[in-house]
Amino acid sequence: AFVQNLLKHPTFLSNQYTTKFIDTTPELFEFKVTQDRGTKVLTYIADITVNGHPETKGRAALPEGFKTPRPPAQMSDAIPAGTRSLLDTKGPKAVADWMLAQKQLLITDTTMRDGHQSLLATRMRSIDMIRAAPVYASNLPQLFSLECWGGATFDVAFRFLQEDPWQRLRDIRAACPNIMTQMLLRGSNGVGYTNYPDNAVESFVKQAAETGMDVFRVFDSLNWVENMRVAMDAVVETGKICEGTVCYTGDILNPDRAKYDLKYYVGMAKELEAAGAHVLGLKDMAGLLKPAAARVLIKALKDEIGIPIHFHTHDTSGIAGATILAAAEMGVDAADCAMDALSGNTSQPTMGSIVEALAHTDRDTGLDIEQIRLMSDYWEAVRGQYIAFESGMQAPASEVYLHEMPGGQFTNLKAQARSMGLEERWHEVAHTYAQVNQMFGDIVKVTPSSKVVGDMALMMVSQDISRAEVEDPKRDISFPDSVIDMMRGNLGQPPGGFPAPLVKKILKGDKPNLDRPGKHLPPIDLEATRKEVSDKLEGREIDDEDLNSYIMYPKVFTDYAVRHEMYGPVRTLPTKTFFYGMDPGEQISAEIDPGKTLEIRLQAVGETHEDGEVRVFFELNGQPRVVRVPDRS
Ligand code: BTN
Ligand code: 3PY
Ligand code: ZN
Repeated sequence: AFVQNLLKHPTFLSNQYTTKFIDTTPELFEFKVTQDRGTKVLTYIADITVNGHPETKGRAALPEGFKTPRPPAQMSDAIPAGTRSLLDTKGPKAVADWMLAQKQLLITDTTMRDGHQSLLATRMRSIDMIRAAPVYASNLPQLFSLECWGGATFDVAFRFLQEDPWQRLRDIRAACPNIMTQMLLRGSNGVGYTNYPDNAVESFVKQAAETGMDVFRVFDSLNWVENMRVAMDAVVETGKICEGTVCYTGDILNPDRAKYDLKYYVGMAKELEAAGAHVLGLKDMAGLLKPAAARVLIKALKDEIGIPIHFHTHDTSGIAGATILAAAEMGVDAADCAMDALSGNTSQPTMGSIVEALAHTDRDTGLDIEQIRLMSDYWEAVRGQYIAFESGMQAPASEVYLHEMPGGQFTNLKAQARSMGLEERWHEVAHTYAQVNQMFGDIVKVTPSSKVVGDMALMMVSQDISRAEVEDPKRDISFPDSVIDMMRGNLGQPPGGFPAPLVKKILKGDKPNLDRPGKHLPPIDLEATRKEVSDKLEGREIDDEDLNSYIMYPKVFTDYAVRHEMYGPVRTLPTKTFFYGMDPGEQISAEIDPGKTLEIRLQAVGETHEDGEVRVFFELNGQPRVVRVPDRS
């Protein structure tokens, strides 16, 4: 490292050095004895090959001879103008006006965010997305946006995929410069599960815009507009698109669910328009909006507000495609679909089918169905790599109208129930979830409020406690922490507040905070925090992206950073290698920097030595390398 520093030094390079140069140039000694990145990556592969990946061990494996998925060919090298070009040149208001002026139904592709979040536990790796991105740019430039960031993707990237979500965004942006990127932002909860101080939310939004985000879908998990303003203002400030979002729950056509009626939704939409939203998001996270209700709702919104409407739903019940078509008939401006291979069930409706259904009508999407099919073939192969994360959901189910679980939560909660030994009692969990919702006063259920309802439901089923017992003031109940936290007001207030007797019981007489939570959270000292993270990571330089990651997820981020020191840029490995390691004789490449590729061949895996270590024999760019890893298998 010393020699490398020396050889790179400008004074050395310019030949203007004397023999004193080394003594007078302390920065030559600024290096740590660390392994090179090639060795780090080999260490990771060796470890997975010997010990397996904790997340795929014991789960379905890839079929013999599985080949790395290849995206379809680009139709041309030229990059046609798309929505991004319009946003860059004319700004967010011009994009909104353009949306209103369009006849076609505009389509957002959610494959890279909600699609895999809802079907594959958010486990899709960046490399599979980045390969597709340039093909989107050339072959599908009519798309309104690519939803590729936010929601659960942020923490899952760090936690389980050993990669930096900011880099994902930057890479997708670079590879697909003409279509707008889109993210899901949980208002004051950022991309986390709790309310953050106002300046943390502002800082996060600013950084996301800088790194490459164009459309911010901002929602609040209790539909409290008051709690969305900080995030919405921050988005408007960046010059990007603020999609102020109404979350849909209940059923506007059902008189028994009068709390969330047409008037409620139109009122909230007007509030969001007045709060500065460029676009209205209509987020049906559980897929509860039925076709007939969509006709009524979209018509009313179109009559009452002046900004374009962007509809998002889930196909859990199997009829969400019909709802999109009904919404399209009533003039909704944009809708979310997932590429066929990652659509349906708890994911979004099927893009190719919506495109076909609208072909030769007034709302023809203008998308090239052949290119959608080709792209979907790629996603089908990509999905095959994540077989270990498939939920096993076999068919759509109308039960969603009973429990109202968001698509992203449904399979998760089911897995959680299974791990608690409640697999046989799943339908009871679903019923209890619905009862908890009523007990909490009929609230919007979406991250993080949906998690609170889920925690309570699992607790009640596992301990055989009924709603009546929970509500009985004389019966002592040990409530989950998340429930106590929500009743304290730490996620904000639902319309009409939480039921007073229940709050009283849960808080044991403490007064809840009825203000916006951010009002009482002291601002974060950004520079002091930067220093704090740097100190935790042995003086590592912390850039603004790192800082914002740490603010959202302190421990998740530092754990990631420590592992990164050890394993290096494993995000560049093929997905099969990342989850299953390599077979003897197999060869792969990993581009760790633009133009710098590691050619890796696994030669052999040795016997386990008495010291408990295994020697794994590689060739790295033609040179033999031996890596030792502990045998934990
Ligand atoms: C159909 O044939 O697809 C149904 C008619 C839908 C007409 C809608 S209304 C909003 C949008 N703007 C138009 O000029 N036409 C569509
Ligand atoms: C999320 O917040 O991650 C969601 O997908 C909510 O629907
Ligand atoms: Zn969704």
